[in-house]
Amino acid sequence: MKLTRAQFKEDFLAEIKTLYATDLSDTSALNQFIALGHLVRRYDGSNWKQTGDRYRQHDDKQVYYFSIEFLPGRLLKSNLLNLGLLDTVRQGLTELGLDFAAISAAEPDPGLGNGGLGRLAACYMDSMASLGIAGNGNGIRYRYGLFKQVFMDGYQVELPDDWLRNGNVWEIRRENKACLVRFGGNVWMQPQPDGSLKAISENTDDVWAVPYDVGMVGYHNDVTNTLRLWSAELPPSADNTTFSQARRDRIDDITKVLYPDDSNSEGQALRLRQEYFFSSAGVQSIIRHFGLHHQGVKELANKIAIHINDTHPTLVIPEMMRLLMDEHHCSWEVAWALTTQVMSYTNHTIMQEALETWPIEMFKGLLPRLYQIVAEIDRRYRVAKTPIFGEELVNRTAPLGNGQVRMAFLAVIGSHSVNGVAPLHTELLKEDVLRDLYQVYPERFNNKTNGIATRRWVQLANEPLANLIDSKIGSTWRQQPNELKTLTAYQHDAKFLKQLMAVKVQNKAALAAYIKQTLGIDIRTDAIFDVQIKRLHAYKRQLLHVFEIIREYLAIKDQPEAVEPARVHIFGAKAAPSYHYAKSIIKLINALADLVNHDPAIGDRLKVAFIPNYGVSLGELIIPAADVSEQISTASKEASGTSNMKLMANGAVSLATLDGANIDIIEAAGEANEYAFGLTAKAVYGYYQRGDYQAADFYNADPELKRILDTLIDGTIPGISTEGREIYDSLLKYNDEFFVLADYESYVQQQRQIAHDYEDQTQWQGKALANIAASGVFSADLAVARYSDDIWQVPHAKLGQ
Ligand code: 26Q
Repeated sequence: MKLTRAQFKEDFLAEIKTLYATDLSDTSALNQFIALGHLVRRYDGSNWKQTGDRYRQHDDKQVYYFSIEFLPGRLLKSNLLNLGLLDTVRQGLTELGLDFAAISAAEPDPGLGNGGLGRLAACYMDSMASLGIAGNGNGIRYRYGLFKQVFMDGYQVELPDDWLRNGNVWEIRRENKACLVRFGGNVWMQPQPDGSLKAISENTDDVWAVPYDVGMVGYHNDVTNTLRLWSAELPPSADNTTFSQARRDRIDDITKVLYPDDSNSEGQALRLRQEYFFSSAGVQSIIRHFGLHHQGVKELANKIAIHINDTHPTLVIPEMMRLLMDEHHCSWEVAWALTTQVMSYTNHTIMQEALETWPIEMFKGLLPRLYQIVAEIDRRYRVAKTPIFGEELVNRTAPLGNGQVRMAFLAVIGSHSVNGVAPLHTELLKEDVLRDLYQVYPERFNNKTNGIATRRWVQLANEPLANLIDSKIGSTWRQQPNELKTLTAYQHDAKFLKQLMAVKVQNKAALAAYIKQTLGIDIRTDAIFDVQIKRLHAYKRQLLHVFEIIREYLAIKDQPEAVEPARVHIFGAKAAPSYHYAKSIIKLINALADLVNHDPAIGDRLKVAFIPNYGVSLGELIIPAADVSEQISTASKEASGTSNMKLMANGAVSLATLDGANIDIIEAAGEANEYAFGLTAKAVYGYYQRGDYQAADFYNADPELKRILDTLIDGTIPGISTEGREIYDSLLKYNDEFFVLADYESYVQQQRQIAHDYEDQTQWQGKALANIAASGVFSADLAVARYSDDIWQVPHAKLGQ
């Protein structure tokens, strides 16, 4: 939009006056942020309204992206960027004597997700708006986001994330769009005059679902879509006599906290209530909206697509069946045909223990009508498929089995499309996790490799790099990510590579300042910044990275005169509060950091910085400063990974196993520009099949490795007597579930190669450039375009090849 600086300043001062009844000099950065937020909302208001009006007038097909997590990050800067106002506002504020960086830092970062899955949903919301797709998000407005992580004595301590304390400028509470979600009670079938039966629910526990809408602003296209987050409240009819305090608390609890667990499905009734709550409210609001503009439900499948992000929203399937049959008088057959045409499902994990199931007894008690419908889906599935596939396969794949409701199976059976998030992952789904269902529905399976919001992760997070790219290839890459490819022309341009290095050093200095301020550690900006940022998980193998640090530490101690480039190992990782082993690894890293950082013999040659409370905002600071991107999961375990893509786009080289999208990154940037190592997925499966992995063999065969492992238990690292023993035992006594020892040698070899290659900065920056140039392939714009073409069947803005 068009806005002069003078106009902006006038508007801003007026806003401050209206909101705070005081002078600018008397306001805090938070006050200023809130005023600015209101202003941005006002500037965007007509776009938001007109986008909705336009979709209605054109009767555009709507996509609804259901996700139990969204990690949008701070919105001020990205909204300003997308509205084309960033420079005007920044300069205007500077002229008013204000600090734009401090104002944007005052915005709370909504932690409504755990990690990759939630951030992916947010990247896709950005791309849907930017491609002009009629895309809507549907999720939960958690009162408390993912815990805030602090370290005490090296241990993780979790504090509540009270992100709504000062309100949320971006949301609109839409009480007029609220609906009832019903739990429990009993169902009976009432005979109808026409001889049919109608399901009547009685004595239900009713919850009022109130939507809060947040605008998702598209990039330079006047489109603003909606992310709708639901909050659980008392029904307006409730009074003190009918609603006991216990019942009130039960309602409050539904949207109170995000489950801080991305490791395995927790058998918690509250989690099931959360899942049904936002699934039901979302589908009700879709059908209501649809009904306003259409006659007859037959059009439904042409007008809406519902996407199920992992299994958490799978209950949209039986919920849509319920609404179509019980409220809109559809037959089972019509309702089922519509439902399966509307639904599509993305799987994000191949870890068996992370596949959600619910005990039938719990499910039935909490959702009696939905249970009837799931049981009928199950019955019909068995009837239809047993003659073709036999009883055994059908028993293994039916929605109900072993006393459980199997959510992934229900999702596959009730959708027309099932996708994995990287080619290897999709292959493994077909061959392993969902093999039997792949036999039944081969045509449903497809791959959609993940993508990232390049505008947020490069343009906003790394402005020096974005400007440098612009100076060479112009700025159209911001909308046409494939144009980044043309940067390869500069692969041998020494002057450009020097500029690239200067950008990196500048970003490293910013991160170094933060590390100094928060951890008190001095780090050198000419050191290799070796970065691992992701949830703490055994399969992600932060432990392998730790072994490299111990190796480097011992090498300096052994040979103080040897010359190697300085290194800084940077970690960011939260552990699920109940994940004991992951927390032990955190303690180990912090204890090692203590040892290394304070050893005078080490000096500034080796540092370890475990930055607490990793999240979207810290990612924006860390990623632009990285030289090396650690992507070292056990092959076959990481579905895709997305930090690998963000780091690549910022010019880090990948030190990576052949897992998830690492494989595609290596292919895109060229093997010569990455550091691949380790067992292949096939080799890992080979070990499983033969059952002949012997971790102790690696320990016994390699004296260097043995020495490193022994430091866990011999007092070399102070303060970890319990954790050190536990980790040591996990490797030797319990045979190293994630093949850390098997991959040690090839990992270290690549680490040595990195140390060697880093010395030649021109060559090194050439590799960095190759990564940046190849990263366009992993833009979320392209990923979302593929979903739109192949799954949702909706039009989108054109993207060049
Ligand atoms: C389930 C039940 C109870 C409580 C919590 C959960 C739960 C919550 C979050 C289970 C899983 C998750 C999140 C999973 C996740 O983030 N997966 C990641 O998804 C990314 C986007 O596709 C991939 O890049 C990563 O490889 C994958 O690990």
